[in-house]
Amino acid sequence: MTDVADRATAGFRREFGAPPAGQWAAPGRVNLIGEHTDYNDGFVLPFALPLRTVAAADRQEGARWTVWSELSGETIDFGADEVDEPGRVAGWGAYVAGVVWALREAGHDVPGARLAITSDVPLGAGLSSSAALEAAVLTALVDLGGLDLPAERQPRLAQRAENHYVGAPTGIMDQSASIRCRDGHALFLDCRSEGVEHIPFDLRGAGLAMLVVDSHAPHRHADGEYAARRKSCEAGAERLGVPALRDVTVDQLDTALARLDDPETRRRVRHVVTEDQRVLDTVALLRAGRVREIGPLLTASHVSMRDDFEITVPEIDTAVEAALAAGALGARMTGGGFGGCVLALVEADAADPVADAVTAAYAEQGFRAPDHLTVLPSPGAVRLT
Ligand code: GAF
Repeated sequence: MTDVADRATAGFRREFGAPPAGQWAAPGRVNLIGEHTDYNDGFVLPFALPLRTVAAADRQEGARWTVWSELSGETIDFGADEVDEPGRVAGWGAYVAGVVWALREAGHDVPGARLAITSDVPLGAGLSSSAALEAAVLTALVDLGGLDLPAERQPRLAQRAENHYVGAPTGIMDQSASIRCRDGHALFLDCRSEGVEHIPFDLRGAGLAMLVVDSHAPHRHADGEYAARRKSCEAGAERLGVPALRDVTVDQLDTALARLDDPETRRRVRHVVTEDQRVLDTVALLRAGRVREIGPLLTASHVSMRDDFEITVPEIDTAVEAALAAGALGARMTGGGFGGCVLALVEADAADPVADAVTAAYAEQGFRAPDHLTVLPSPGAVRLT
């Protein structure tokens, strides 16, 4: 298969009969640690994948957007009327229309455009294919229109597109990762201040590899369960009289938990508070160059997601257990949960045996065979040509 960027340009030429003015690429992500902490104003540590979505694009007259997607094979076309009424553009087009909507809402003079979109970020695998699409379109429109919107303000806008146009109540992590990550680094993001620190994450230098296992577990009720987790966290914060769970530290946790009557809320709060601390501990180890030692934190994060936040599924737990049994230094589910991918930190020469062990465990359980790849921290959104 040709490169994703070449396919975008070829698609643009075929659909629109001319070369594009440029190509913009935005990656999917994995989250190293810090799950469901973003909408609690807490900390996350994602890194960008080498898998990307590319928008080949050019301006067109008037307030019209014409978009071809390789994946669906369709071309959709919408104008300002459809954009201004969230819900009128549905399916994958909602992510594109949502970005146009959010830009217009923020007062930007969004140029009409033609876009051809290709991607090698798998859909529904929890690797942020939605954020990659939003970020590719957003960066293309910002550049084509010469809009005054620096990169640090772009994630909030893309998140608004997803929350208000698409209707998914997500936090700011995925859009931040796709837009702000740097090659060779993990992105330490404070989701309250939106301040970032790029943390060197040199897997190769440490003789390690990061295995990503796509569980292929169907996303069971993922949207409703995500929203329910978010509600529980907000209820917990309100009961504790803090603006967000970020404001509870691990030292205060026992006292805080004693004030909560509902056992489920207690579990949700415990996950978020301890997860924020695990992010801080992981960052401290990475800053000190002690990459190998982050393994137990990854595994502890998984246990907390499994037992306290209750967002894992049998395929995911099987992958984590099999990876650890085969010698992974740490393993955890990454992303929103109820399916998606597992990360396993492994010695560089152990990636294949660990992947084989997960595949064997799946066969034993009668699960569909997982996919796997090894990844290195890659660049965030960028104009290619
Ligand atoms: C999904 C959401 F989009 C993110 O905002 C984040 O909450 C994540 O789940 C869980 O950490 O990817």
